[in-house]
Formats: sequence, C-alpha cells, structure tokens
Amino acid sequence: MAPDWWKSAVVYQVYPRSFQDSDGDGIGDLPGIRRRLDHLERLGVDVVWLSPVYRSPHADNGYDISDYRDIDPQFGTLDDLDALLADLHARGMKLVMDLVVNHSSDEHPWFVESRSSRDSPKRDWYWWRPARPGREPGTPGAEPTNWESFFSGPTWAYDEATGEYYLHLFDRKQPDLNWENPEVREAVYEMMRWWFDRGVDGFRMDVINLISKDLALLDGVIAPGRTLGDGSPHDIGGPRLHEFLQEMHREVFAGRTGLITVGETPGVTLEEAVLFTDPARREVDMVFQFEHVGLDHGPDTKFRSRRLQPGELAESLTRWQDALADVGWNSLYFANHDQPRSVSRFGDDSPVHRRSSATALATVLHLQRGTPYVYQGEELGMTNSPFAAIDDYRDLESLNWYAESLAAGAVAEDSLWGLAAVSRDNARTPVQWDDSPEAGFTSGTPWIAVNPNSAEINAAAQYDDPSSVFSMHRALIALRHELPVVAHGTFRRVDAGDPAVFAFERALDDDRLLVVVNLSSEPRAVRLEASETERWSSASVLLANLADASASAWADLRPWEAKVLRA
Ligand code: ISL
Repeated sequence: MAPDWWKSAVVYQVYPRSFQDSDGDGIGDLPGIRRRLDHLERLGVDVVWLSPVYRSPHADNGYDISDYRDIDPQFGTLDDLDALLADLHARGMKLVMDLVVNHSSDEHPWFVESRSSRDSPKRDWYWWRPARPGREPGTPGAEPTNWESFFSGPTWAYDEATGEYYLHLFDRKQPDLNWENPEVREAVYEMMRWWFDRGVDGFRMDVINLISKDLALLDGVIAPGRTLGDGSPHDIGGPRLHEFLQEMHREVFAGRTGLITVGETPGVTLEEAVLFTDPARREVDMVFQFEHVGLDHGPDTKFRSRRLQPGELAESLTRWQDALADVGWNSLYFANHDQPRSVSRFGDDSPVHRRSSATALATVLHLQRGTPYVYQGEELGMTNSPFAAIDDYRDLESLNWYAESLAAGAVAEDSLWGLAAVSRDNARTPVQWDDSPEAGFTSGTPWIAVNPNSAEINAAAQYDDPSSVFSMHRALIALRHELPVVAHGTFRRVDAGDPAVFAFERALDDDRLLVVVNLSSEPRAVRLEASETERWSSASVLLANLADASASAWADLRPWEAKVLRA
C-alpha cells in the first residue's frame, strides 16, 4: 500500500450517538453501526472515522473521556469495537478513532488524582494556577486569566478544596491536560500505541493545535460586546506544538504503515497548515481548516450568522487549494458534528433546490484536490432541524449560549433564531434510514428528535434512484477511485465570468477535467476566456447532477447545476 494511499480515499464520519440504535434505548451504538455497513459499502467509502465511543460522563457527548481504553456502556463493549473493526476490515474499510487529548473528563482518574491535593504526583498533569494576585480566590474576576471558554463563561474553574483554579478551554468538565509534562505525553503515546496494536488505522486528533499553550498565560483582548477576553493568541498554536507533534510521530507512528492522521485545527492559517502537513516534517497527514466554516459567523459570535454572498465560498476554497498545491494536503469537508447541515448552510434546502444544491455541493466536495470527508446524513441531503423551543436542544454549547444571551438581555425569539441556523444539534439528529417512525434509527425514543422530513428524505428512498443525493455521492466517490486525476491531479480555478460559478480544472498528464458548478439558486451565464473555450471545445460530459447537461463548457447553467467535463 502506497504511503499516501489516503489521497485516493474518502472518509465517512460516524457520530455514533445518532447513527443507529440497536437496543431501543434511543442512543446509537456499536452493534447498530455494524448493522449498517452495507450502506457504507454501497456508498463506496474507504475509511470510517468514529466520533468518541470511549467511557465518558457525556457532558460533551463523549468529547470528555474518563477512560481512554474502554468503551462506554451506552455504545457497547470493547468486544463490540473489535467486532466492528473486524467487519470493516473484512469489507476493505479502515477505522479511524477520535483522539481527544487536549483535555480529559474531570471524572478521569488522572484528574481525580490531580485535584485531590496540591502535592498529588499528578497535580502537574493539568493546568493549576492560583487566583490573580491581590484578588480573593473564587470571586468573579479572580481567575488567573480573562479568557472566555469555547462554551461560554471563563476558562478557569475554582477548586475550593485546594484553593486553586484549573484550566478548561471547553466545559468545566473538560480540564486541559498539561502537555508540558513529559509523563502526560508518554501516557498519551502509550494509549495510542495500545489502539494501534488493537488494529485501528488512524486518529482524528481533536483540537490538536491547542495542546501547547504560551506559558506566560497573558490576558486576552476583550472584543466589543464581550465581557471576557480572547485567549486564542495564547492557547492556540503554542510554542511547542510542532515539537509535540513530531515527538508523537516518532513515539507512535514510526515503523507503522497504512495509517491516516488528521488534525482538527481551529483557526489554523494557510502557512501553518503547510507546516502541519508537509510530509518531510512528520507531523500529520492533513488538517481540518476552519476558514470556510467561519465565513458566515457574526463578528462577536457564530450564533449571529449571515448568509454568504455568491462567490465567498469558492474564493475561500480556492485559496486553500492553491496554498497546499505543492507541499501538504487538504482535508475537504462541508459538514461534521459541530457544523450545521451543509445543504441548509451552503446550499438551498427549499423543496425545489434541495436535491440539486446538495448534489452541486457534493461535486465540489469530492472533486477538489484533497481527501474528502462525508458526514453521516450528508450523503442523503439531510437538512437542519426545525427545532422550535429551547427544550428541543441538547448540546451544551447551544444551551450555554442561550442562557448567556438571555442573561445579557436578549429576546428569547432572537436567540432561538440564532441557534436555529448554527446549533451543532442540527447535525446531530438521527440518520434517516427509511420512512418508518423514528426513521429506522431506534425502536425507542431517540435522545434528540428525528427531523420531521424523514418520510421524504431517507436512505431507502434514494438507493435505487439514480438522481438521488446518495447516488451522486456514490458516483463521485467512484470517480476518485477510478481516475488518478481526481486524486492526484493539479487544481486550477477557471474564471467563469460570474463569482457564483465555481469552475476549476483538474489535470494529470494528458487527462483534464473541468468542473463547473453554479453555487446559487438562480440561472447563471458562463463567460469563459477565449483560450478556455478553445481548451474545452471537444469535451464531453462525464457526470452531471441535472438531466440533459450540455457538453459546452460555456453553456448557461441552471440553478445549482453541476457538471464534470472531460477533455
Ligand atoms: O463547534 C465549535 C464551537 O463553536 C467549535 O469551535 C468546536 O468547539 C471546535 O471545533 C472543537 O471541536 C472539537 O472539540 C470540542 C468538541 O466539543 C467538538 O465536538 C469537537 O469536534 C471539545 O472536545
């Protein structure tokens, strides 16, 4: 197997809680996933990335781990995990686990021991600090820094028993591990080796660019409208980050083959992404960048989002394609368990345009240079959920922000409106398998409501329909496997004379593809330069999302029309 086999692979993300329930408790589980492997095989994906299934109190749906070497009883047992791994391998698919080691759960024995006393041998495994000089410990404003947590409120929790604060960039139940301590690093590496010895094929590394912090722990700037400071310049991309990743590579990956690693790196810049993914540096194979999923965020909070202008998405994607053209590698994604549904956000989920916009987005997703990630339900064109009341939501990020905004005087309807477009729960409703009650997800009551459009949007209705969103993803995935130009070709944006039209060429040796996509709900004219018109004059249609696509590169496009021409 080529060391860069993942360039022609497609990854499918399973969010286990919402994939398939097997025992009627309303929560998806490992035996449930095993039951649905036909779906994944039919789709044609190569790798399954499993969001966390480890033992956890589930403050953040498993991103708060209390035992890295066991499976949470909600999801099954280690035997179930081994069985899933064996099933996937038997079908030629690989399994990637989620590695959440910026923080653990506060219920992890490491943290329990760490908080037990200031003299605990594990005290230094986490970030313990005294109150700000001159301030009464435990009172508002006495936190060691003014940083705001990703999930609202301060990043420091006061521990009365020992009179100090611990750092938590996320929830207070997710204390940050201290990577400065070599014992912490060795414990993580040992755990990773343990999973590799068990047979897993890689890791998706949660917020891996947060593991090194600037030891000065300086206050952050307080933006207009906020009361707490922005800690990100001090806690993202810290001074020892690349050193830690290279050490991890030496300690865990050296001598192992056939693996895949992807770092989740919020706020990563183009320049840093090249450093992370330059193979010569031996850090990770690729990273998730966040530029395109931040374009619609409001200035002070993602919950005051705006609709993108035509062209903004394509421009951002092009920048990343160009920056990693020679060195490094992109991960391609429009959706995951933290983002709203891609068809509702970047497409148009109204009945007229839902299918065409979902397939147009799929065309862009799969045909760029990089490794595509499909998030469960995206291959069906699943939409955001019409949650109406705050009680419909489950995610702590949404619930905390709602409470905070009401406390700051916001009107409830406005805050609900903010949540509706952006809440992570949009992506977490159960997968819609068929038109039966609860969409075939569970025989019980689902932990979060099934989207009421499941009778219309579901897997069973799409398998045999060649025009379905599922069929389009399947065809695009097959194209990556069949044509080296999709996996390995160069990328070049082609000016189509209208910012809403995303046109790009992929080329490898003599093979040339032209991808032309109308990323809007209106018809668009295509105006190519004369040299391009000539270049594509004898092209034919390889794939299209609407019937009767014209083979002319310069033909006008219908709303959300997407086509792939081959020279
Ligand atoms: O969704 C976000 C908040 O607006 C992101 O900033 C998200 O918190 C960030 O991408 C990190 O995500 C990862 O780590 C979190 C976890 O809640 C997310 O589910 C995970 O993907 C903490 O482990």
